[in-house]
Amino acid sequence: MSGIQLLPERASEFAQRVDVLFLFLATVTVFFTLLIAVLVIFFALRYRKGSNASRAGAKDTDLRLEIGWSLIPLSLGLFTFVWASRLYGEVYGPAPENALEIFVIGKQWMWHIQHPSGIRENNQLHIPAGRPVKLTMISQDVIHSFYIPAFRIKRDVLPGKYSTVWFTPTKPGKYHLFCAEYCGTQHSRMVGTVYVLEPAEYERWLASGGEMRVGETASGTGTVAGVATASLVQAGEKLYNQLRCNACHGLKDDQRGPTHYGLFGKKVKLRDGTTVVADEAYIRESILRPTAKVVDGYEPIMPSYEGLLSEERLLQLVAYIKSLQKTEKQVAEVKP
Ligand code: HEC
Ligand SMILES: [Cu+2]
Repeated sequence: MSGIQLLPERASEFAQRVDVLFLFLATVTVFFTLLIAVLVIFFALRYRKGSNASRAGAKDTDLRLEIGWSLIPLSLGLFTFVWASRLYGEVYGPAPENALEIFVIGKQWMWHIQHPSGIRENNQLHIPAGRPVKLTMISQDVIHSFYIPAFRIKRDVLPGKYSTVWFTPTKPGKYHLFCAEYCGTQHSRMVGTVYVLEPAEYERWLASGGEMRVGETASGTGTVAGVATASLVQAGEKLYNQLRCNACHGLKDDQRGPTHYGLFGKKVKLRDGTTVVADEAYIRESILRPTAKVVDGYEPIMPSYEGLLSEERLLQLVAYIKSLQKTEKQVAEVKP
């Protein structure tokens, strides 16, 4: 019976650490379950009605015992809490700066992936080994959950709200991707494959525009097309101009609208006196519901794009606005 696998493969930096925590919890649970069960059975047999075991010297209280059974579980509980919440905070907290950013859209019933290079994939995810990967995810309909057992990560993918998760794949190979939240009749078929490639092979895959079959070398396929699709940022720029966002948003703040240069990550002052950090969620909300958070000093004249843009297009716009860094040249250009 060598086919039974107790735990999924470990293929990310988190996997080992999650497993150690899990095994610790399992060990503690089994230990106390057995200890209590054995004592219950032992005492029930020994002091059962009619047994002639001596009951002399029975005590009502024993301070040492009471302190012991309070403090030991308390410290075990707190120890586990600190350990687990630190690990949790790392997995679901901010990704490292150098992380490769990939976007995921969940829809009934498939996973749609967008790479910054413009490559798109359905129910497949190609990533390089040894580099942190950050996923920014959103659902187009109901709640889904993005689950890669071999990486020990699972994160709900919600409609209307970006959620993120990051991990560092360590081992090249092929891994399962599941939807782990019941999302309708075809939920069980909302599955995919994660391909973790050696960095050099990943570069070849990128260069092939995602056409390369994993396992083939670039030269072996014979038909390596260039990257045909525009990058996410380029697609966003095109859309931005098509939708005439640039009619109101220019190189600098003016009366028509605030500039988007240098917006990402900035603290934005709002009309109601509060401030908000311009992250992906804020930009998305500003496009769909401009009146929800109105920038200080402006009238809420921006039209709402609610219902007009797919999540895919919103991601492109967000990626484009994110890419608008304030360079010295632009700052110099806008000087009057
Ligand atoms: C009619 C002019 C107009 C158009 C067209 C317009 N906007 Fe705006 N936009 C504004 C104004 C004015 C504000 C500031 C007031 C507010 O927050 O509603 C704003 C705010 C924003 C913000 C928040 C900016 C900040 O500095 O915090 C974002 C993001 C944004 N717009 C994106 C877009 C995108 C993307 C488009 C095109 C799809 C677009 N806008 C089209 C006028 C416009
Ligand atoms: Cu699903």
